Amino acid sequence: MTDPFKARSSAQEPMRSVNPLEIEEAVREVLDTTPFVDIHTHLFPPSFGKLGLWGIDEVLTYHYLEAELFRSSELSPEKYWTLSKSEQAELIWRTLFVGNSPISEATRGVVAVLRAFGLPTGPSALPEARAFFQQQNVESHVPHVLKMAGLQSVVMTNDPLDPAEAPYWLRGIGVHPQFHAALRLDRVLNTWPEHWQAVQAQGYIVDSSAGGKSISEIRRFLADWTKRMRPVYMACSLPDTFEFPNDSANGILLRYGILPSCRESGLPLSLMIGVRKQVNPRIRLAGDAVGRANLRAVENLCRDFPENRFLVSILSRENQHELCVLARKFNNLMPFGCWWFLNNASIVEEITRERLEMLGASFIPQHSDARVLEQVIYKWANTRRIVGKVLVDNYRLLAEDGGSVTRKEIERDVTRLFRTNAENWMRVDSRA
Ligand code: FIX
Ligand code: ZN
Repeated sequence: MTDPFKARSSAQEPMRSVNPLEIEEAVREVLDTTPFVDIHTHLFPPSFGKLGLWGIDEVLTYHYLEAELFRSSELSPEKYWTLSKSEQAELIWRTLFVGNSPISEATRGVVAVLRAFGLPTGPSALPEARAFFQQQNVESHVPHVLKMAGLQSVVMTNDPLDPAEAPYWLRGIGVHPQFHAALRLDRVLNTWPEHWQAVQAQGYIVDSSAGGKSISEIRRFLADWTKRMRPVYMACSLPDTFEFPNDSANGILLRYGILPSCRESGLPLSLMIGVRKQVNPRIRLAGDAVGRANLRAVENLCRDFPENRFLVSILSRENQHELCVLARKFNNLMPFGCWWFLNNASIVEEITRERLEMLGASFIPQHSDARVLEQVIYKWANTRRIVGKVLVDNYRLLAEDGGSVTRKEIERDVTRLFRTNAENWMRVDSRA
């Protein structure tokens, strides 16, 4: 029970300058009490059935952990894929949590999830964890986990050409208040030769060269899926070799199909650049890697299409400074997240420091990229911890330079970084 007569510390007083010694407390409290928007995940609400992954066996068979398993186990990937999901989960538990210390970012994350549910975390923890998750009702578990992670809403990854997902939308599935859709176009943009027939099968007159009527038909395809999904952005991941402009189907579809459709529907385009797909296909999702990209493509897109808004996340650490500089040149460019192989404490801290120094609060520090529901718990706890540290240092430097900050201003900055930058860019009004 707080003592009503005890003077409130400057950390609690909204309008008073926070005493530099209490900045850490203020920043910690504000981060812990501000609901965030998770701008990129691979999560689904319960209405999408088995597409929504959750529970300890899914948490353990995450491709980040599979990559680590193959470094510490003699078992061949081919043999691993013949195992059942629960056998795979047991092997990963035995290898990474019993036979080794869970000190990597991904293994520590599993321990943090177990602790968050008050479950044991030691070598013999798996059976009790399984019993716990088997008792959960997904309808109540989903909003509960989002609350535990301090999330107000998440953005999904929705592929209109995914044979497992598209039928849900074509049947007219309803939207979930906490799950926003994102129209993901990798199959259209990156593998048109393999997927133009899937577009044709949905009733659009397109051909392999993306020529002739293809462009107006692609525009019709995008307009129909925009009406159906009501996405908050269109999105695509692109290889490290991505160039723009380019004369391939990719360049044509982007310039004459997707960019005009985004302008017409008022949607931003999210570009996630730098993946080297399947450098080791034997380990499937874990087999993708990173390559340094040429950001001239981003520069050309932002300059030549000032009416389009671009959400951009780059996979290579070496590209981060250049991305910050480009964002200072183009206000239709919003850097977001420390994507995938960058989502490690040491690198998130480095990137966030650089972005705050160069962009102030005009960027989106992180997204979870969660593929399994409970992952949002540790991924956002890590982000609050690291970004909190960087914010505290910046406010302390401000105080050293003779400035000051109030609790209210800290709330404004944190809300902008973790919610309103995204909402404004996606034109989502969370108050609605
Ligand atoms: O392209 C993407 O959205 C990537 O995030 C994924 O493909 C990747 O497998 C992943 O899970 C990264 O965290
Ligand atoms: Zn992703």
